[in-house]
Amino acid sequence: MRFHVLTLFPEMILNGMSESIIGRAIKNEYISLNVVNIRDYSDNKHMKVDDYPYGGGAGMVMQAPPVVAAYESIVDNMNLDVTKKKPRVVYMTPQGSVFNQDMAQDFAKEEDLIFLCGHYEGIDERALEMIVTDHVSIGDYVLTGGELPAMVVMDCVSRLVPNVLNNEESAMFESFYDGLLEHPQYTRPVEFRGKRVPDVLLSGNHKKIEEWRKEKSLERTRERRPDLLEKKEKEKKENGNS
Ligand code: 6GU
Repeated sequence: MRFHVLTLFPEMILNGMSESIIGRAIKNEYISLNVVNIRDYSDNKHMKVDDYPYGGGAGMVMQAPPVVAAYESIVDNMNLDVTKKKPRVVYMTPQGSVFNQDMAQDFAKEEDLIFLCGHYEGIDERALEMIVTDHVSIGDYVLTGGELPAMVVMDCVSRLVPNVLNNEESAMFESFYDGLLEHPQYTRPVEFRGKRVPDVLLSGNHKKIEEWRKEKSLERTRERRPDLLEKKEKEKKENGNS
């Protein structure tokens, strides 16, 4: 997987992607990260990339020319086979479709993904019309820019790329009960400030432990995310195996 990011804040992306599992995946070349500073493609001597909105109103709008020029620099460097389709360009915006695991799986099939991060009051619509293939939000709240959202999507897609997770990390995620929240976890010490680890986990009875974990998963999902249980029920009915 090759990620490309168009942004006015390249350090934010480089710093955010340099640690832990994602940092290791880049070092081991299971994914790559190409960050392009849109400001480098400004066409004026002050390196300005935004201007007042036509029609008036608050805030500034990112101009089309540097955004499209920065995008073209990426595509030119990709030496795309003429027979191949253009790369997906994902614009991170609160006006997009809300990101979920199914979208992550779809993105993970791509060889290249280009993320466009906006700031200010947005980007000139003409640039968006020319280059964007997907509009994606990470939830119903407003952030100051698209960099954190792009990192959320890249993190989620990266863990679906072969070899990014090691065996232990993969097993950890695969063992979750499908569509339910995970059961609680405990480690040493067996007693902390008067609170003990549940006896069943110390029993060595693997069947009992599995039953306990399944029960806790269901209980936790019912309490915190009843919508997930309803979704599962609905899917079951639709597949005719209720
Ligand atoms: Cl993708 N961008 C911004 N600025 N705010 C958001 C968002 C994106 N997703 C949720 N809030």
